[in-house]
Amino acid sequence: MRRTLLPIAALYAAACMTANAQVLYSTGFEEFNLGAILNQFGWEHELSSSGGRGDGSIVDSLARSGSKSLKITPVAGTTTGSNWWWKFIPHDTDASPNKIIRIKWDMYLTASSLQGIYGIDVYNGAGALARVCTVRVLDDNTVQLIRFAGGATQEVFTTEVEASRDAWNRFRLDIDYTTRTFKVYLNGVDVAPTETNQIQTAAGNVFGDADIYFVNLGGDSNDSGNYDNYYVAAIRAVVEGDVNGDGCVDDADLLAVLFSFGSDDIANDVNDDGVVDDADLLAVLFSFGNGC
Ligand SMILES: [Ca+2]
Ligand SMILES: [Ca+2]
Ligand SMILES: [Ca+2]
Repeated sequence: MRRTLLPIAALYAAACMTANAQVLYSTGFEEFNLGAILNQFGWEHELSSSGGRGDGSIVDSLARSGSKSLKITPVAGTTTGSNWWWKFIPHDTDASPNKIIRIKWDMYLTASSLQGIYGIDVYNGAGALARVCTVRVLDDNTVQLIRFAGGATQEVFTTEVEASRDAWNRFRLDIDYTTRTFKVYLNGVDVAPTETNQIQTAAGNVFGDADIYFVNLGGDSNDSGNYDNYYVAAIRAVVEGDVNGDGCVDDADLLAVLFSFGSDDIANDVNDDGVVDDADLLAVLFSFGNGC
């Protein structure tokens, strides 16, 4: 066993050194202390001027991986609005060969009598603050996108796809700055396969951050949302099976999947079903050589 593992490990190390994709931010929230996420590891928040509030705290009561997650709890009695926590991670897609921003996260929303809206809200990283695009789950569980018709006019598009409550859902948002469009997948399913979702032109080419996003509907939403495995990377191209994001499906991707086999590692979960297993390995094998 040892004889076969050593060369594989050496090959893996060599492959990692040549990978060109950049992980901008990745956390399973395990390194955080329990309690408010504000001021931990540079996290900040902005509360809506209209008063909508939520509490964002690290908890150990629910997690998809490890023992901790970020829990958003509505604060009763406030009016409709939004708030978010963020880590500023600018990436200039003009200067970098990695022109696609991939955001993946796990989200668990509880069912209640009055549900809020939870998702990810993306902003630019240079010039005047501008929204790039948004993915959110509505109170009726449908997945909704905020996109920009013609690159300029903000437009809300409601998909026909629903997220399950009281269950973990794995999301993927790929923003392509070359085509200025984005695609969203829920548990591996394209939520709007026939749509062209444009990002905002005014947001420019510098990605800024992907906010954890919450809207306290009616001011007294009484559900909650947990986030785990929050992952942001700048990748070369969207190629199925290219888990390290260098645009080519090769040994490095195969080994990355093998080394995380049996785990729920979000970066190496090709089909986004929540586990790294045979299906992901086969996806890499069937795409082997693509993009190289
Ligand atoms: Ca975790
Ligand atoms: Ca690769
Ligand atoms: Ca999988």
